[in-house]
Amino acid sequence: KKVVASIMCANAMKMQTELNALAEAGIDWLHCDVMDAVFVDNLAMAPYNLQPIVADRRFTTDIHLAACHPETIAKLFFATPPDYLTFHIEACRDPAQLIEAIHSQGIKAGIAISPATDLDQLLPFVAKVDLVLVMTVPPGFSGQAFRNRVLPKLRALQDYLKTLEVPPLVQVDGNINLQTIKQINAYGSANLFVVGTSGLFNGEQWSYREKVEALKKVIGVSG
Ligand code: S6P
Ligand code: MG
Repeated sequence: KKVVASIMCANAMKMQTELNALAEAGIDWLHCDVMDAVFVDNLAMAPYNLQPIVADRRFTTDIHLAACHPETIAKLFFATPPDYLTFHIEACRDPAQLIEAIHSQGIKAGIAISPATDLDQLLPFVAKVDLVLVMTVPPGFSGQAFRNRVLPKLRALQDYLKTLEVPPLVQVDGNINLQTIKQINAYGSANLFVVGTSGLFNGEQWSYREKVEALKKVIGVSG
C-alpha cells in the first residue's frame, strides 16, 4: 500500500523544492493529472510540464488522463514514459486497443471510473490493466467532497478482483484524508491512496513528514 501525492496540488512555483520535500517525507509515488477542459471543466498539466517530474527517478509516476481522445494524448507521453498511464472508461472508444498501445511502449496501463459510472462498464477490461482508478470525487477539481456512493462500488470491485489470478492495483483519488481512508478501509480498501489538498497540501501546521506518517499509519504501512 502507498500514499501517493497528487502533484497538481503542489506549489508549481517551487516544484523542485516540493519534490525534495515529498521525497524526504517518505513519498515515492506521484499522481499527475492531465485535464483538457472538455472531458472535465478544467485544464491541468500538459505533457511538456510533466516531463521533468516523470523523469525524476526517485518516484514512480502515474498519469491520470481526465481528457477526451486519450488515444491521442497518451502518445504525447511515449517519449518520456511514466510508469503508469491511466485513461477514463467514459472517454475511450476502444479501451482494449488503448491498453495494448500503452503496453506496447512498456508502460503499465490503468483505467479510471468516475463516481457516476457503473462498475459493469469497466469489468470487461479489469483483467487487462495494471491499475484501476476509482474516482471518489467527479474528476476535474481538487478540494471536492468525498462521494459515499463509491464505497459499494469499491467493495464490488474488490470482490471481482478475488476471481483474478493477477489482480490490478486499486487506486482511490479525491478527498482522500485520514477520515475518508477509514471509510474506504471499511469497504475493502485500496492499494494506492492519492492525497491532494485534503490530505497533504493543506497548510503549514504539520509538516509533510508528519502528515505522510499519519496517513501511512491509517493505511497500515510503516516507514
Ligand atoms: C481530481 C483529480 C485529483 C485531484 C485530487 C486532489 O479531478 O483527479 O487527482 O488532484 O482530488 O485531492 P483533493 O484532496 O484535493 O480532492
Ligand atoms: Mg487524479
